[in-house]
Amino acid sequence: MGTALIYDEEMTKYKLLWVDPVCKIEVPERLTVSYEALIKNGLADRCVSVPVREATDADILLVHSEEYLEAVKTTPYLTLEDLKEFTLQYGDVYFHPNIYHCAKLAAGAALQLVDCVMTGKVRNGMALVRPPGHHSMRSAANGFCVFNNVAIAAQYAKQKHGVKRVLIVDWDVHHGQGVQYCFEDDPSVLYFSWHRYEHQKFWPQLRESDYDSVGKDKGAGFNINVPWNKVGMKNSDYLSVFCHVLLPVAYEFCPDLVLVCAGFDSAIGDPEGEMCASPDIFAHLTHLLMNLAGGKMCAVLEGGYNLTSLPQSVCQTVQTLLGDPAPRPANLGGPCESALESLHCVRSAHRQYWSCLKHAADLPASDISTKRIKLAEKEIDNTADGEEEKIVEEKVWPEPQKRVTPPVRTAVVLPDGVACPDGCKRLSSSEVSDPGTVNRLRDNFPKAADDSDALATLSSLIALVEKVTVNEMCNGLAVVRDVSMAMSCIVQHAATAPNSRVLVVCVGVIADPYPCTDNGKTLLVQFNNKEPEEQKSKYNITVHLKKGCSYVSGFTQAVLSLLLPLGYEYDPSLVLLVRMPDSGVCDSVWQQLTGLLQGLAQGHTLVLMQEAEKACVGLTASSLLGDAAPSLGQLHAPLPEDVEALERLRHRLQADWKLLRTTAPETGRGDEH
Ligand code: Q9C
Ligand code: ZN
Repeated sequence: MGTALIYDEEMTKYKLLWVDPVCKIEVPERLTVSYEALIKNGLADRCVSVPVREATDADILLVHSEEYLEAVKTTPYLTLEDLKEFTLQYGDVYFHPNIYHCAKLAAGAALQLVDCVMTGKVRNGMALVRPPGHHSMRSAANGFCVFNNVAIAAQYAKQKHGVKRVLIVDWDVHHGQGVQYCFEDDPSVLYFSWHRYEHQKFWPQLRESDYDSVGKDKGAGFNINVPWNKVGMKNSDYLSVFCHVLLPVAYEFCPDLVLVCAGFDSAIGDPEGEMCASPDIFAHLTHLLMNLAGGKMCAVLEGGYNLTSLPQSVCQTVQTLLGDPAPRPANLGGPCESALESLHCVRSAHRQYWSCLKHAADLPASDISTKRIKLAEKEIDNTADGEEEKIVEEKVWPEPQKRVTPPVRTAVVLPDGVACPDGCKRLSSSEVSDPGTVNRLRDNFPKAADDSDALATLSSLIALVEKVTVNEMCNGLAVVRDVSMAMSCIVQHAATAPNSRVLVVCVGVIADPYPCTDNGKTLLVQFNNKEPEEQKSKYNITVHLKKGCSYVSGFTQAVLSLLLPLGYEYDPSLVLLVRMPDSGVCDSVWQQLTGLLQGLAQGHTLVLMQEAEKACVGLTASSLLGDAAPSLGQLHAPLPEDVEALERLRHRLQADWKLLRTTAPETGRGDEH
């Protein structure tokens, strides 16, 4: 199942015809440089090219008023003077004789994308469009936007394809107020937006862009705003909002379709956003959403004004949609204090609506919204918003490293009699028996010393790890008789290799004593339902969950808000995912876990499971090959005792692992910067 790419040169054929410092950044080159970068990196060729179409009046009227549509229809015939005049009715936007045509193509492109994803012609896709859409409202153009492409696409998906729940993720650096207004009271569309806000000083300076606009009436809880109150937000800030707000809520919501308002003005170098996230963060944001809705995801371009950063970010997004492993995320310290304040406020504003946030902390005693109120009293000043031209210092950042996909994606080590799943490469033990390795294994694993089968398996495992390490293959799956021994073997081997860091994720109880290391070469996270013992160390973490009907939601919550942030901060070179015979996870949860973990370690994942569980070889292989996991269904509330245990654990660990934090420290909240 492929990835659609929609682009048409026609959408480069309008531009600003007069002097306007606010609008001069929205140029046709935004599209041409993005498309050319996709070609240059060999990505356009790998996509299914889908033609644009014009959105019809009926499509546009799904979101806009008849009066507004009729008004826009006159613009191709206006003189320059009349176009300027027409433009003046709206904020931060310009018109051109050809923009109505392009706006119909931009909306139509989003609809074409929805059609080919919903009919299964492709798995996912991206539309490169101009004009953007998320600021335009029912009866108004705004912020370079004429028609609200993504809002129209969401309504269309519901109407034409019977989609019940749509998730809209708006990672553009501006608030898509047009999308918010459109779905404010609609519980079938969950709208998430993060945006530069600076306590309402940043455009569009709306009170309703703050975290406490949660939706109205039946739609209460289905509008999530994360205001950024400082510029310079980094990869950690973005990832922590995904792990602690968006993903838990999105999994609970269980969308049938994910639409992304894919603006890249939230990346480093952008003159509008002034943020510091690197272009490769979009590989991770994309990856983290790709297992929702059975993989049905449509990204539609919004903003992005730095002509170096924009194409890099577009390539990262498309390459991830194509299924290539994400690069290792760089410099993940922890979220900054201002981001933690925002996180804290959003989580507490939404805790009454989402069971995954029920335990979120109370609002800080001195609510950050007081700052906004103070500002409002002083009257919001526009100086931050640059009427005159503001000189922003040029940022430099390294070009994202080329993402090379190994010739073999998934290798398997399987006992005789277990068939090799389609698309995988079977490693036979004959091609890997290096006598040195075998002798070392014989010394280290007396249990296996007289068992030539066991020794052969262990040495194939070592060979597999080595091939993955040198990126000769991406990931692997091994079915073994003794999982604990295999795990120890790999951990011991990894501990000897320089620069290797292994994240060991173990589902179920570890039978044998585990070769503990506190030196950071391995981080063990195990999930089981044994009585909790005291926590061993920063690098040996046990998550206890009770079995029962809430297990799926408890487990999911633990994966999203504990395992993922730990994994991202640890930044392993290899993920070892171990399925113990008593793991107790159902297939879809297992596939979600396998899928999500591939965002780490450049996708270098090794899965171990026991012979008795060979029934799930096929679905594990499918996840390792990059197929989207099936969705989990709408989640129940997790067991309160599980949530509390999880919270206690997160609390205790957050001194060592900064990405686990969800609140700002009580003192020194950095008001005075
Ligand atoms: N410096 C999109 O990114 N001007 N639109 C703001 C503040 C409007 C952005 C002025 C920016 C509109 C799709
Ligand atoms: Zn934007």
